[in-house]
Amino acid sequence: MLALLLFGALVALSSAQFQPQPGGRILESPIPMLCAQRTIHQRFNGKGYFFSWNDPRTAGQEVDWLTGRNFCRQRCMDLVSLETSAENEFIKSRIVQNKVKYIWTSGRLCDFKGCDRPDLQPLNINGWFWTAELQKLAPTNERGQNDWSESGGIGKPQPDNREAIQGGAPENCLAVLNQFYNDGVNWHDVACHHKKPWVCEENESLLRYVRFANPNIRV
Ligand SMILES: [Ca+2]
Ligand SMILES: [Ca+2]
Repeated sequence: MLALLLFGALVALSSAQFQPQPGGRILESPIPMLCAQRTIHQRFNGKGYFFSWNDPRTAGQEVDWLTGRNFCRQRCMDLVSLETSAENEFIKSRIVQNKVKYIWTSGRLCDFKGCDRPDLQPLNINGWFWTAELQKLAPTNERGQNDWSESGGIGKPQPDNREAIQGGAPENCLAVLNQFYNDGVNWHDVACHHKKPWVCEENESLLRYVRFANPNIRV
C-alpha cells in the first residue's frame, strides 16, 4: 500500500515537473550519481546549499534560468526558494559577503497552461510562485510579506516587467540583485534568458524520488 501511494506521488510529481518549458527545452531528471556526489557549501535549517561562485568548476559561469534549474536538479537540488525572511537574509548575506552582483532563484511568474486559474489572477499580483516547491509567493502588493525592490531600471517598484514594456522579453523570472540600481539587495523580475550565477537548495521531493528508486546508492 505504501509503495502504491509513493508511486502515485511520484507520477504526480513527474507530470507536474517535467512539462516542456518555454523554448521547447525540458526540465531534466535527477542523475543518481550526481545526487550522491552533490557539493554542499553551507547548511541552513537542515538543508544544503550550493553557491555557483564557490565551486572551482562553476566559478565565473553565468547561465540562464532554466540551465540553472537543470544544473541543480541533476544533483537532487533546485534553484533556491526564499520562503521565509530568515532564509532570504541568509542568502542575501552570502551575496553581500562574496560581492556577487546577482543570482537566480526558483521564483517564476506563472505563464503556461493552467495559469488562467482564478486564484492566480491578476497574474502580476497573484501569479508568482517558487517553482522548486510549487508554492505561491505572497501577493506582490503585500509589500511587508516579500522583498521586491522599490525601484529598478525605470524607477518603478518591482515587479515592473520593464523589458517587455520596452519591447523585449517578458520578465518572468525572479533574481536577487545586489545594489544593481543602487536600490539595496532585493528581488527583481528579470527576463529568464539573462545569464547569472545561481544558488541551489536541496530538494526533498527529488531526494526522496532518487532514494526510493536507487536503494543501493547512498544519496
Ligand atoms: Ca527554501
Ligand atoms: Ca523588473
